[in-house]
Amino acid sequence: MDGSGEGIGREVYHPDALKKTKVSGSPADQTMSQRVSDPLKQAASAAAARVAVGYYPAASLPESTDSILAEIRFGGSPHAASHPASRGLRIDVALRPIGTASAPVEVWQAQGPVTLGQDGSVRFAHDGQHVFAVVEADERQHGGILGTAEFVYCEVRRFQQSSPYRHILRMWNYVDAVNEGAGDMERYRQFCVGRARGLGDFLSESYPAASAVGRQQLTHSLQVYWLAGHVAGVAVENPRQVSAYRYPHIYGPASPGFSRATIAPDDTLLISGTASILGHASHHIGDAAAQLDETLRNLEALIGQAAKQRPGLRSSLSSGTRLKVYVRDTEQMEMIDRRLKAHLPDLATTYLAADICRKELLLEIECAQLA
Ligand code: 3EB
Repeated sequence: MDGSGEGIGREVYHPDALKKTKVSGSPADQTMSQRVSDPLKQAASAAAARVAVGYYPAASLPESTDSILAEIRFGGSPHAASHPASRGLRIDVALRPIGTASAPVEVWQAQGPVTLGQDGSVRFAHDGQHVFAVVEADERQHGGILGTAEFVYCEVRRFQQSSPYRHILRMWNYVDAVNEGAGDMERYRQFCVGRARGLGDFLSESYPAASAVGRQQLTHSLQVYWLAGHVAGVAVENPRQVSAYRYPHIYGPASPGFSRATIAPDDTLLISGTASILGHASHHIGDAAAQLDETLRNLEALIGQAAKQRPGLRSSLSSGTRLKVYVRDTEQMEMIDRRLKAHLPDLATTYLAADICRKELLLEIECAQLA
């Protein structure tokens, strides 16, 4: 576990931004027009907007971090009471951390004054460079997972189509009982159908990186959040894998709309949930160690591909890469940790108990590789 917060306290490319930081108190105050006019003025800088994500122990976010775009907590660890006026969007993900009592808090540092808002079902925070936004919808109000996914993704599209932060860089999806249901009625596949209906052809020219993960407890909520910016990222596909948006229909009626990774404009590499899939097929069924090794080969190939597309990027996993490992069976966490450390000793890793969107997959890894 890592609590150094590296990546947060480092030099910010616009040093004045931190001094000017202000978070408005009442989310409901923000109208669409305010949302659209301010950030455009703030975004005049020609420098690539910096993506700064770091991890902190849940109990002690550092005093110096007075400018937060979004703060993501796992497993119900309480929000810190200190600095209530300096926090951006707060998101609670109901995934249990493994190996520690509480998972570190994921902090996306703001690059300018933060404004909170709400627009329909979308709660958001923006800082002149990026918007972080979330929709949480109750499945009981939208006729199950398909209808809820369609509703949520309609909201994503509606919000993004009028947002000055036009380009989605990364999305996360958290779904109840993701493997329940047989064949094409499996809830993950139904989620994919609803997502595709909600999006229509929005995003289809270039999909963002994403994760779609199952919670191991019932919340009745479909939770979707995302990071978007003024400038498009570059999508990266994995040479060892069929693009997910081209998966054949044996994996469901609607193929999942995501890219394997996004190179953000500042060269941060945002890697999608990656599993033991070769071509389009799951490999090493029933063998978590072998699935981990295949997943690592997939990650290395993807990072290598990104470095080809953007010379100057690191071409392999490194200590600057932050991993989130979703583990189906918590007893396998220690084995996974040993093997990951053998691959690279000082990887910063968070383990979360989760279901993976194909029944036979035992783990999935996502990461952010800071520029
Ligand atoms: C895979 O490679 C594993 O549906 O948005 C990973 C990341 C996966 C994102 C999604 C699904 C999604 O197909 C599953």
